[in-house]
Amino acid sequence: MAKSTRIAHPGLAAKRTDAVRAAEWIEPGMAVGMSGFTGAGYPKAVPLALAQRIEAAHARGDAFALRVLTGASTAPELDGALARAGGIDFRLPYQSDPELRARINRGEIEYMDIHLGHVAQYAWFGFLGKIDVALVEAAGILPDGRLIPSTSVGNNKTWLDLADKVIVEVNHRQPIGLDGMHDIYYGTALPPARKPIPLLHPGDRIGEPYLRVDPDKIVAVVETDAPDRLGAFAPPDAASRRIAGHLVEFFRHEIRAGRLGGSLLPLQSGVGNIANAVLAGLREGGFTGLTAYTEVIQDGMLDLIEHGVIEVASSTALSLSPEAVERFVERIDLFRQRIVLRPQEISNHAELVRRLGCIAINGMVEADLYGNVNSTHVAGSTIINGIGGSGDFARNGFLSCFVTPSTAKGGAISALVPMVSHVDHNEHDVDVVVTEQGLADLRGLSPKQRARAIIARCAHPDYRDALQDYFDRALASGGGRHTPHLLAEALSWHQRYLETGSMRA
Ligand code: 0RQ
Repeated sequence: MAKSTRIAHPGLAAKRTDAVRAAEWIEPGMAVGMSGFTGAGYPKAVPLALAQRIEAAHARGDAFALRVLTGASTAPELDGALARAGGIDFRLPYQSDPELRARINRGEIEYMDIHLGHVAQYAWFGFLGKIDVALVEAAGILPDGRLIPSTSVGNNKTWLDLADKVIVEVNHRQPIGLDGMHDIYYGTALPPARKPIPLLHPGDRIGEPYLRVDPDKIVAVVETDAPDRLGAFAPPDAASRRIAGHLVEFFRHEIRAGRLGGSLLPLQSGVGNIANAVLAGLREGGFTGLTAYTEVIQDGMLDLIEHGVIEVASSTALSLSPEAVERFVERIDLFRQRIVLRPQEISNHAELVRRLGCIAINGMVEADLYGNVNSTHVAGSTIINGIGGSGDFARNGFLSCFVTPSTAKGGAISALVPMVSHVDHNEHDVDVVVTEQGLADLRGLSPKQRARAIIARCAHPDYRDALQDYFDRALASGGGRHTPHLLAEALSWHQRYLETGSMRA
């Protein structure tokens, strides 16, 4: 296919230019809304040219930094390059780039961690200020100027609607078979004009396949030919297989108890190696007729879709290893029947997650005795990635499960602690905690009952006695108060880790 056939709007074909020229539209201090969600569908060329433009400005002694807003995490070509150039002074939402993370944790970049389902409405409410430029990857441009979305939708609809100017990267590497996989809903409004969102099943299509954009706002179109840059997932290890096994057993138990049907309820699965492995475990669990209402489709879920275990999956992004991308492209006609990609304000919408009754399965950093969960920080202060969409699903779903190995850093850290060093999901939003040791079902339990379940079922044997000792002393000291704590000691495990590199006493 000749490159230009993907740009069917004559006026926009005339706006084709190179990445360096396109980057010149972006000025110091601007807010740029970019595409990209979990390493998929991010612009590949203009951010690199922009990083060079920023470095040149800095070399001349001129200040040049941007507010960078995305869907979620991107890739080294975007977050990495702009962070390294010192070109980001504010970033939201979810990120996972090592260079960006390091600069956030050195205090060089202000980072706002926000529920992924809230970003669009935050922008529409005006809480993020003016959006100057939208920089969005597309798989193609239609004769009327609408965009065929790429491998993620993220916040693109919002950036395209709100920005003064738009730069489109048309990526020839993205399969044109993506055309028809997306469902862009244009019925959202601001309070008090909001109406119910008419989605009753994960596979429902309630919008249109394309992103609308005013062609007059498009100032540059850049053609690229590059893959989404995603690494391979770690093969499931013994711990993650055991975590998956506990969850499968729990789901069977819930079916027997009549609380779940044989095809469960729509699954949401978070990012990371453990979440990926849990999905592989579900395949072995023998379930059929499943659905997913989630925000990211990783390899594990693609397998379930390909083998018909999951009949239909709704998401806002694909996040696939290079090997899985090949399978996806080969069988794209099948996947287009079974996958719907939506804006993240819809994939993560509280109303829909609650109505559908999602089963949320997310990774975590640590949980405390009472079921508060930290998904984001090491020792209270150092951010890893961000809350992502975990809160959208944990807070609103039918069942909120958090999974982690019981220890981290070769056993130096216990993932179960007296008090979490940072709270992302509070005790009221956490139903089930799972480690390779076992599963604690916290539903219907008081704080003290939860503590006993977590210590007995989830803690690693190396830390179980110390947790029990803490709980017993906290209980005794307060005469049985509702949520027993020894406040001066509650965070000492984290302090010990900071001072000695280990939580062990
Ligand atoms: O770091 O590789 O440097 O050793 O955290 O840990 O065990 O590989 O687990 O890949 O599943 O990620 C919570 C980070 C888990 C992820 C988190 C360190 C550990 C390692 C990764 P190293 P694992 P995973 C929807 C849902 C928030 C967002 C979310 C996450 C690294 O699941 O970002 O859920 N979740 N979104 O060593 C110190 C502990 C630790 C620890 C793990 N207790 N203390 N370090 N680590 N536990 C998707 C989106 O929102 C887009």
